[in-house]
Amino acid sequence: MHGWTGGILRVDLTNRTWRRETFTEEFALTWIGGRGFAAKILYDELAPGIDPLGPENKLVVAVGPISGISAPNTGKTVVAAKSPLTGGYGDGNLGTRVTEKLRRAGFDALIVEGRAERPTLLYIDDETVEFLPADEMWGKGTYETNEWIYARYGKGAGVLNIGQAGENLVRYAVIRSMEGRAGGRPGMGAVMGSKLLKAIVVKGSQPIPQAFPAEMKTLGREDLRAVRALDQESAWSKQGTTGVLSWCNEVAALPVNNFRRTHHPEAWRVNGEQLQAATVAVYGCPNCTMQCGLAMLDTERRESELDYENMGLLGPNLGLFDITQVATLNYLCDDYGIDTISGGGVLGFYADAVERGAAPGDIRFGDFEGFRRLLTAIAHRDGEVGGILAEGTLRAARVFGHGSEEYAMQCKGMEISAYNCKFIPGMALAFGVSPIGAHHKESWVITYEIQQTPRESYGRDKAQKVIDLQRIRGGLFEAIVSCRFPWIEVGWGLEHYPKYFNAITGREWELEDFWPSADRIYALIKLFWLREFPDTTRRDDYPPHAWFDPQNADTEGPIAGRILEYDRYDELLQHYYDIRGYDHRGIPTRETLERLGLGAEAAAAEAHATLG
Ligand code: PTT
Ligand code: SF4
Repeated sequence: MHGWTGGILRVDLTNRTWRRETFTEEFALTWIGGRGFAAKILYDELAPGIDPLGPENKLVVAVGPISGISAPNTGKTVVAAKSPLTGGYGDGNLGTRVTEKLRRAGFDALIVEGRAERPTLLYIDDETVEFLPADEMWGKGTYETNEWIYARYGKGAGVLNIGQAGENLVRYAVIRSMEGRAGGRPGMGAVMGSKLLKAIVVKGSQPIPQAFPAEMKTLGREDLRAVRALDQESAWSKQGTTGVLSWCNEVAALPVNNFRRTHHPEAWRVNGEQLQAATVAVYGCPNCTMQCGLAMLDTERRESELDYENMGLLGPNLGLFDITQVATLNYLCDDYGIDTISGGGVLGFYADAVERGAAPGDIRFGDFEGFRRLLTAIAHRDGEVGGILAEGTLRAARVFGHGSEEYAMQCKGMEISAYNCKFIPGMALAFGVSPIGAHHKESWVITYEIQQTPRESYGRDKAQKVIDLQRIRGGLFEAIVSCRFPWIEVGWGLEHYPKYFNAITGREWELEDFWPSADRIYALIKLFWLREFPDTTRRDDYPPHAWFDPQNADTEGPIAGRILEYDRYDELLQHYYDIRGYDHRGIPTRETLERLGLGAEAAAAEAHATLG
């Protein structure tokens, strides 16, 4: 088989054993890689109802057929497990040298099972696997851990590690890699922590199996240059993702004070131009010629790498407009290994709840020192409030009560990314139906919606567009496992990806050939959720009440008096279900599952719930 190594490394931390397993070409072509492999493995191997923070959960690290080869932006890896934050399927995607090293060690996926007896560093070098003590690093932040690992294994090693948040089982702890990469928003860092797994270090020296290696080498070299040229023509790597902040402010889509407001006159103080002016270093993922990790100095003069999400949620969403202060909160999130989106979401929610008298405390929007202290408390689960907030917004709202769930800005338990959809129905739908809880990564429909459609429409075209983008972003890019930014940000056409796939696998696939796999992956993830939550209803695909509450409408600005409407959102949701072939609860029908080759899974699902 070309294109895949055909190997999966299964590691058992409890018994300190490991073995190499193989998969078939049929498995590879059905699930492609990355999220596809992870979803299938977790669906097949996890018993419903297990504790995501117990030894029964499994962490899957998976790459795809084009990952790690010399072609544009292929340095990404998927990390997945049952999510401690949502209780459903969870995954994330981060840039790391593990991508290439794992493949060179002969594996397309790593499955980590069980729980170590003591803090452990898992070391993989070709077909050697060692379980090494990491007690010395337990309790340390991700920067120090990374340096400690580099000092022992060299800078070229692939590293995944966690900080104090993962160790202390903060439900939205991420996994970190290299200088500034982070991934696994739904608590993948906490899953590592629950296994006492401080770090994974990977080295590998074998060639990645490719059908036409010489052709791929030439194609990859030319295309890396072409992407660099496109980048130089655009503003992309000058401001990276933060370029979008001013636009969000203009079109009333910025989260301000726990999403209460949608724009702010001082937002310019934390926008892309300010970051560009303050940039002291640029970092990025392997195999990238359009690097977007812009770092500036924080209040303590430490380098802090900012993205739009980090800036929006740790800035305006907390009533903060001093960019160096935002950089400090961001640095702490990175060092502790706290997801910046959920971290900013939780802090904003708490300040809102305190202001409304629903929660104890004296934090106020704009209180930088207060938020800094709270992040430290969350990472260590210090004190009652630190412990409650470490559980995430939805669980915290349930503890605080007093109706605070209505302004807990989350879907399926995961905090919403930095797009305030009070009056952006298609993007609200994208959050509602995202397969891992609220995340913009699946379907960033907002620019299409605001620039190319009437904003007030809830038409079928918007549901169709959400699905088209899910297929590309959540399906194609998460399965072949490559960064989607060349396509989104500098106009690198999608037609290039089948070319890489074909050069590596020896197939002759067109772009359309990926869509059945993309739909199959989404359908299987739905079945995963159904198994965990058999009483699921379409209400689980709704965004938070605050976006429908007329009292929460803006009183001035471009969307004054406008707010989402329940009935019309429900119609939009129904369009989504109809196009996807899902029933009224949002579950794929038996017919849909059979069409996608999931007949056996459909039969198994019927043990838990009736299929439409
Ligand atoms: C991603 C989510 C995002 S999405 C951001 S900023 W973004 C936040 N970044 C965090 C961070 O930084 N530190 C931290 N402690 N927590 C963070 N949480 C947030 O995590 C990331 C880039 C970005 S920057 C995006 S959109 C794209 N995401 C891709 C994706 O999902 N798939 C894919 N095939 N390509 C992508 N390319 C882009 O990668 P999650 P990274 Mg991240 C510091 O993982 O869980 O999906 O959450 O990986 O290597 O840092 O690159 O405006
Ligand atoms: Fe990583 Fe940014 Fe390059 Fe994508 S564009 S590979 S996120 S550095």
